[in-house]
Amino acid sequence: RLSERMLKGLVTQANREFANSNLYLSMSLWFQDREFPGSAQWCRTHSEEERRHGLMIFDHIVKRRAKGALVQAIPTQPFNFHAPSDIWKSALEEEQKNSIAILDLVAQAREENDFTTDNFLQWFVKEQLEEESAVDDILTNAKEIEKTKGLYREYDSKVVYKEH
Ligand code: OFO
Repeated sequence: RLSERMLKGLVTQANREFANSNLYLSMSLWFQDREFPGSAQWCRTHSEEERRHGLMIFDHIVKRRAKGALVQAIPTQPFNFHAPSDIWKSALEEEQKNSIAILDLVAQAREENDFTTDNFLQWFVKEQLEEESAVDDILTNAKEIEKTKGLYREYDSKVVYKEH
């Protein structure tokens, strides 16, 4: 059985995934408004991925026969970006915070000898590594383009979401 503390941690994490899903959706709309279809599509697909992650966590909770999982209201985040690199910087920060939250949950699972949850979370550990590195690459390129006053619009077509 999941401990009360583990249940609480997983519910918080599932809701964090949903919040991130909304954040990426807002980012997608920002890119859409400025006619950057590649980046808009990347963020849209990623928004769907994050939602799927939240659902995976709820499924784990249900399989463990734990009760009391809740979908929480998601507050609107301040959204004031001026350039593509602002968006990618913020996305990277969010992914880094998310990685820390997942590693904290892994530590907690091990502390409680909950190796089932530990095993379940390992998928997320791997996923975060991929995501951080993908966003970091895009951020590096976006910054470079802005520094050299190059055309982000041309780069945009190369921002393609790769399934991993
Ligand atoms: Fe950033 O992918 Fe979910 O956990």
